[in-house]
Amino acid sequence: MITVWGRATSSNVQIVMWALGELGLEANRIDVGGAYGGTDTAEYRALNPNGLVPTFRDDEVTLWESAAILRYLAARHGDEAFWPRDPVRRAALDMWAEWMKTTFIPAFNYGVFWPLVRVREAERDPAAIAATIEKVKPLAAMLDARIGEGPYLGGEALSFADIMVGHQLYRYDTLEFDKAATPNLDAYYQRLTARPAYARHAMVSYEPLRVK
Ligand SMILES: N[C@@H](CCC(=O)N[C@@H](CS)C(=O)NCC(=O)O)C(=O)O
Repeated sequence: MITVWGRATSSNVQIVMWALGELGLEANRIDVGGAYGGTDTAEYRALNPNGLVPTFRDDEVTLWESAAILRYLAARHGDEAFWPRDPVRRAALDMWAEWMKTTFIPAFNYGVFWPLVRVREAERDPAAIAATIEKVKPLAAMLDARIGEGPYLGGEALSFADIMVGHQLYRYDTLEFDKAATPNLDAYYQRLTARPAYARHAMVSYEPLRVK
């Protein structure tokens, strides 16, 4: 049995849980992190010395880093569409997965979502938030152009790259701020919302994270 340690409200846990759902794999998820605590114990640190979530165990392998876990699951359990064996096809998708993790997410999640949801209004820096919102707009436009008519990044079927690219679109769509016009990205998000595993694991309310 696969075990995942991490609260359902963590976007990095959502990457892993959504991937498991798409791959039809059962997992036991244990609530740790955030208000649940449990990441400072010696037992947890032995599994994940970062004291962060997610942590993942599948028989003989214990892993942390959501992107590494996603690639492990895809390589081990994904079909040719989900994880192309051809390095050229796979790298063309992986490039966007990596871009999401290292470019879009730092700008949107840490530069917009975090200050608007996880920082008290009185403590926010409106000028810094406004500047970051302007940086997110061309990134969203890039993604919109890449997605085109889709339906998914690799064509007709969902791949590991869609998990990385799509997992924060619930936050992106539902958070109110000034966004670029992105009809392709909006349609892509709507397609994702129709997937049961996305609805269950990625469309998780972030109200428990909101600092008032
Ligand atoms: N690079 C790591 C980042 C892990 C991370 O920052 N996790 C956050 C939640 S998204 C965390 O553990 N926060 C502290 C907590 O939940 O207690 C990954 O992708 O797995």
